[in-house]
Amino acid sequence: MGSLEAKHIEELDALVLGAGFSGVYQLKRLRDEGYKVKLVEAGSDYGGIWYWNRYPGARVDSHAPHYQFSDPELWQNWHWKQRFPDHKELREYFKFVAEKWDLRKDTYFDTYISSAIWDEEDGKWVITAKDGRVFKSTFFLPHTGIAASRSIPNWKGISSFKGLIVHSSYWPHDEPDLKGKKVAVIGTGSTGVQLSHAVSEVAGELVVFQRTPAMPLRMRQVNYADDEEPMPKKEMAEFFENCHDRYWGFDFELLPKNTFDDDEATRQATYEKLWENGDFTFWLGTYSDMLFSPEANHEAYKFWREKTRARLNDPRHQELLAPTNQPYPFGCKRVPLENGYFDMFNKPNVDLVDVNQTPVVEVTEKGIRTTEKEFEFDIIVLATGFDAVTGGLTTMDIRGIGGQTIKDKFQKKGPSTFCGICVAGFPNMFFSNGPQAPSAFCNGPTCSEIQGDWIVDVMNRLRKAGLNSIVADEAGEKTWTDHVEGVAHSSLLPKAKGWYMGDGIPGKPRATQMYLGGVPNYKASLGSSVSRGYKGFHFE
Ligand code: N01
Repeated sequence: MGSLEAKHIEELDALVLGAGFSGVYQLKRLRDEGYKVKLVEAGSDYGGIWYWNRYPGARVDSHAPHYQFSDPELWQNWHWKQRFPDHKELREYFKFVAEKWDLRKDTYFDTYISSAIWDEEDGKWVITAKDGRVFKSTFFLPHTGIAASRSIPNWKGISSFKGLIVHSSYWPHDEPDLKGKKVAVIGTGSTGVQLSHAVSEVAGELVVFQRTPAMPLRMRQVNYADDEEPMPKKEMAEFFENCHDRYWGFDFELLPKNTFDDDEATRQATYEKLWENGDFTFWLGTYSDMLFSPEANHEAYKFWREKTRARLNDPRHQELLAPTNQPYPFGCKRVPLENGYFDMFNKPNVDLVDVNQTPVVEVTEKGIRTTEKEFEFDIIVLATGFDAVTGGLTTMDIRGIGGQTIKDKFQKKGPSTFCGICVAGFPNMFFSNGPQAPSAFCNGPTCSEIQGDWIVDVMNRLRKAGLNSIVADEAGEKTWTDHVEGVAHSSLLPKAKGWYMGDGIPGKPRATQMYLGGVPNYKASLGSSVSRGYKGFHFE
């Protein structure tokens, strides 16, 4: 540590990394408990993914009033304008939270943390920013979320394109004018679906490059007048309690029955009702066996396929976007919401390229060459996703006991954690909305609160007991990893290729990235380690 002594080192109790829902909540909670804590963020303002995600059409798929903190001081004074708030409204919400919770004085923006090294002698983390600033902190809380590291295709010629080429999450703050332009959108995940529809409204020509069809549900958007609310304020306290106790972190539950418990007419009527909700309930509030039984899943797919095909005029589009043969289990890739995505393919200026039939050969100065022809574009948008869930941790140089790195550890067989909140060999490091936790299987703010509260509780107990450090043991980590894999493999999840299973990133091992066992079971697991005297942890 000799070379560090010459530099100014900021001493902290806790450094929280990432100013999305988890980081913001963690800062507020720790500061209220009297800790010396700073929130550090690479972007220039609050919002996490909502700071970066400003592409046309970007909006959250969790319907209001779900996507917010449960603190009454906030929700009593906040008014949502849209049932599915767009990225601008979400950034307004973060600004409002920052002001109410007085967060700015303890936040460093434009600060990219490149390494965090556990100093075994000192029992502290030495955390270094790209600009050379150094922090020494008892706790390191990297709340980097699921989408901190972008995935860019390794295409020949990608740097030769003379127009604008941009990843969806680096959308220029100075918005490019799309009017009349020729635009390519690569990828049809939640981002590609939202983005391409919004682009199709203004661009001269749009070509969507699809590798795997998404299975989006209809979004029923509502714009609220000043005197309208998604839910009466007097019901909100109970609403948030429910969210913390339900499977997916929303206030609705799966139906308490299986698909074929109902006769055909009742089942179709149930699907229709869920469909009409225009939100996630056709996916997360449906029959309990939908993600577990192939027959039940196919029944849901058939309903979705017929609804979708009815909106497409061209039989080629019908077959590519909603194939006769189900391509993967419904709901085992993230289900997007849309409000015009399929209709846009009926417009003459929108084209669909199936990269399985005609793969991309190279990017040229003018556009994209497939095995069929060269397409010319002004703008190429890469909606190609992320090194999801683990990327935020593995792209940093994080070193624990004995110099082992998170990257090496996760590179072997995929993520291994204790309860999706910490890693054996990495003392005093906790994360939220990361690997092997419910994360994207939970509404973001809900799990930020559940995990954030648990972390504060651990820190308080250490402080009270006069202890310096806590670290998970390998046995507890293995038990949790086996459990996460066991739950996922009892479902249809592994049968789909996608980021839920770590697919699509060269060299990344295929493994279950998040805990599918539901919020109540997750909370019980966190709680039981505490009630059993922190079984699975060592203290110093
Ligand atoms: O990323 P994705 P995303 N050639 O990985 C395709 C959250 N989110 O940014 O499926 C051609 O899901 C890839 O194809 P395939 C949400 O949790 C939330 O859309 O791998 N195509 C896929 O179609 C979401 O799940 C909101 O075959 C290539 C797409 O690119 C997560 O963020 C809104 C390719 C990537 O889809 C990530 O979503 C938006 C290639 N070389 C996002 N490489 C909310 O509303 C990749 N693809 C909350």
